[in-house]
Amino acid sequence: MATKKGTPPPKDYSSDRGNADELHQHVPTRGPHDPEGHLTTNQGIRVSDNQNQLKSGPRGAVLLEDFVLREKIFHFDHERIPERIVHARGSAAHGYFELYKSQAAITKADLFQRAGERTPVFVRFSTVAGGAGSVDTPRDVRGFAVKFYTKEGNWDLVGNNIPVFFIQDAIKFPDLIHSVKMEADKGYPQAASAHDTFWDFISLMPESTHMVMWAMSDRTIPRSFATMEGFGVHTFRFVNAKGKSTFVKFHWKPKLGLQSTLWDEAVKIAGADPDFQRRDLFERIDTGNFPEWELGVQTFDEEFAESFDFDVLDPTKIIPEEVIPVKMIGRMVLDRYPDNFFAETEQVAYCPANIVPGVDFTNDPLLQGRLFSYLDTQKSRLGSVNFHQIPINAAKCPVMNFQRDGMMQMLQPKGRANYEPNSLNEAGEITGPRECPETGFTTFEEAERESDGSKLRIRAESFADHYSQARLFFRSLHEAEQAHLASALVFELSKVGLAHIRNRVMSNLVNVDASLAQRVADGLAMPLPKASPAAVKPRDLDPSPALRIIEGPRQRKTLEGRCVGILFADGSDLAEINAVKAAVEAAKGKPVLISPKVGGAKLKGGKMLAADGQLAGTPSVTVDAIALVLAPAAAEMLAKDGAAVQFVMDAFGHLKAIGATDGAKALMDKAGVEKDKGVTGLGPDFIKAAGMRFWDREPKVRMLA
Ligand code: HDD
Repeated sequence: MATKKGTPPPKDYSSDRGNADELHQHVPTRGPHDPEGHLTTNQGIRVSDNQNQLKSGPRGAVLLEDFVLREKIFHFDHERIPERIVHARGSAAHGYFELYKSQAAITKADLFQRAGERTPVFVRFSTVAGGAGSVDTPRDVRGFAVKFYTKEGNWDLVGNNIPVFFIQDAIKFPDLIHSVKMEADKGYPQAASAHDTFWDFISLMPESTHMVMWAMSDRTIPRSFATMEGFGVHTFRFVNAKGKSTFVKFHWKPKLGLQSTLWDEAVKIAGADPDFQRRDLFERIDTGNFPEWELGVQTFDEEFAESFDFDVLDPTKIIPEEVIPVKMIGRMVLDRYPDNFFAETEQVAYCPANIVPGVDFTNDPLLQGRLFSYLDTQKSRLGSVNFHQIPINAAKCPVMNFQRDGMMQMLQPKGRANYEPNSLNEAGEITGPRECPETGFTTFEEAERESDGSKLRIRAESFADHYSQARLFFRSLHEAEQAHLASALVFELSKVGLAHIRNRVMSNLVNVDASLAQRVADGLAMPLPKASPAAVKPRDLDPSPALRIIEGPRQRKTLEGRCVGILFADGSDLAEINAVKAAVEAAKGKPVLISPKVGGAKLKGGKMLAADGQLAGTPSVTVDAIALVLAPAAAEMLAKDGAAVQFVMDAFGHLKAIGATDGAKALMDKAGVEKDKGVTGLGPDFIKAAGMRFWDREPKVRMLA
C-alpha cells in the first residue's frame, strides 16, 4: 500500500514556491508582535508552522508534546470573560471633553477650570437587558457611560438615555433585572421587556410608572447613539474651592438633535443589521462625522431643593428644564474608534464611585447602592483586584499607594515600604506617597436635615408621588409620540399571558392619564379597570416641551448626519444619480448607492456603476430617506421584486421622504405610495424633505392605539 507523503512545514510564505497549504489559505508574512515579523508563542519562541499539529508520521496520532498547539488552544479556550450582568451589549469610542468656560465658581474639579481645555474620555453605549450578542435595536433603555481621564484621576459619569430610573432603592435592582431578563425557566425572551415577569414586577412597583412611560416612548428606539440624550440621573453635588456645595444634574445633548426610529422600523432593522448602531458609530467616526454632545448642567441650591414639589434625592423624578434651565458648559466629541473591541469596550470598567475632588455624591438611595455594586461586579468580570491597571481603565495621572500584589499584578513596586506610616529610609522620613489633606478628595459635610442618625429601613414620604411626573411626561409629548407610547404598551401587554398582570398595569395607567389607559384597554380589547390606590393623588403639572422629540426644542430638521439611499438599476441616468449624490453631500448627508446587484448596473449609455449595497441586503430601514433614480423599464421589472417593493413601501410606511424620477412610477404605484409633502422629485425640495419625517402620513399607514 502506498503511503501518503506529508507536506513539509512551509519555511517561507513570501516565496512563490507552491505547497499544499498555500492552496487553501493566504498567510500574511508579518505579524505585529515580533519586530522581525515572526510569529511566536507567548514565551517568545518562533513558530515554524502554524498550519499543522505535530504528528507521529503524516497520518499518525497527534503528540502531547506539541506546546505550540497546546498553548494556542489553551489561550483560545479562555478568551471569553463573564459578560456584564446588565448592559452586556455595548459599543464604545474614544474622544474628548472640551470646556467652554471656567466653572471654578461652582466646582473645583480640575477638568472644569480652564476654558478650552480638553480631557480625554472613553464612552460606552449599551442596551440593558440583552446578552452581549443580542441585537442593537430592541426596545430598551440605552446606557451612556462616560469615563473622563482627568488630571486628578478618573471620573465616571455612568448614566442612561433616560433621566429617571425604575426604582428608588438599590435593594430592588436585582429584582428589577431578574424580571426583565429572559425568564428563569424558559430562557427567553432575549433583550425584550414584552413578557410576563417584567410587567408583573412593574405592575407591583408603582414607583416605576414614570420610567415605564419613558421606556414605552420613542426614547428607547433611538435612531443612533449620536441622536440621543444622556443623563446622569441622580442629583450630584459640585463643590468649589471654598467648600460650598451646589446640587447638579448632568445632561448630554446631541448636536444632531433627537431622532428615534419607529417600532416597525426597529424590528426590521434588527433583522437587516443586528449591529446597526455599532456600525453607525464606527461609520460616523470613520468618515470624520464625529458624534458630538454638549454637557449641560442644572444647578440649584438647598433652598430650591426644599421648595421643589419633589424630592431631589428621588431618582424617579426630573426637574423640568422649564423650571431649571440646562446650562451648557462644554462639548464632547467622539473621534476615535477602539483598536480592539475586547481590550477596550469589553474590559472597560465604569464605576459611579470613581469621582474627583469638586464633584460629590448625594444621599440618593439608588446612587448609594450603585457605589457598592460596580466595583464588586468588576472583580467577577475581570477576575482581579488589579483591573484598574488594564490600559483602558488606568488613570492618566500618577497612581501611588501601598496596595500590593493580587492576581495579575502588572507593576513591580521597588523597596521595602508597603505600609504607611513608615520610617524606613536613613533620615527616618516616610518612604513613598502620603496623604494630602489640602488637595485630596474630601467628602462634603452633609447638612443636618439629610439625616437624624436613626437607623431605619424606610422610604421617605417625599418619595411617594409615583404618578404626577408620569402624567407630566405623557402629556408633554407630541400626539404622534403619545400614539406610539400607547401602541407600545398594547404591544408589550399583548405579549403578557397572565390577564391579572395586564389588568394591574392598566389600573396604574388610569392614575397617569385616563385617556391613555382607555386607549390601551381598547387596544387589548379588555375592560378598563378602576385606578389602583395611589399613595399621593396625582397632580396636573405644567407640560414640559423639552420632553418631546417631535416638534420639541431638540429636534433638528436637517440632512446632517442622515443617510439617503439612492436606488438605481439598469438604464438609470448617471447625471441624475450624481446630482442627488452631490446635493446630499452638500447638505452634510451621506448618500448610499443601492442597486439590485452589488456589482452595480449598466446605466444609460452603457457605463457600469458599482453600488455600496445590494437591494435585498440594504433595505430602506437602514437609511433616513430614499431617492429612486429609475428608468421606466427598470421600475416595471422592480415592481415584480419583493425586496424593491418593500424598499419603497417601508420608506413610505416609516414616514420618510421619497424623491423619485418620473420613470420610477410603476414601482411607486406597486408600493402604494400616495402623493404628500414627503413625496417629491429629485430637486431641492427632496433635500429639504429628506431631513425630516412626515408625521401627518402616519394615520394613513398604521393603526395606532
Ligand atoms: Fe448600573 C452597569 C447605568 C442603576 C449595577 N449601569 C451599568 C452601565 C450603565 C449603568 C450605563 C454599563 C456601563 C458600561 O458601559 O460598562 N445603572 C445605570 C443607571 C442607573 C443604574 C443610569 C440608575 C440611575 N446599576 C444600577 C443599580 C445597580 C447597578 C441600582 C445595583 C445596585 N450597573 C450595575 C452593575 C453593572 C452596571 C451590575 C453591570 C456591569 C458593570 O456594572 O460594570 O454593577
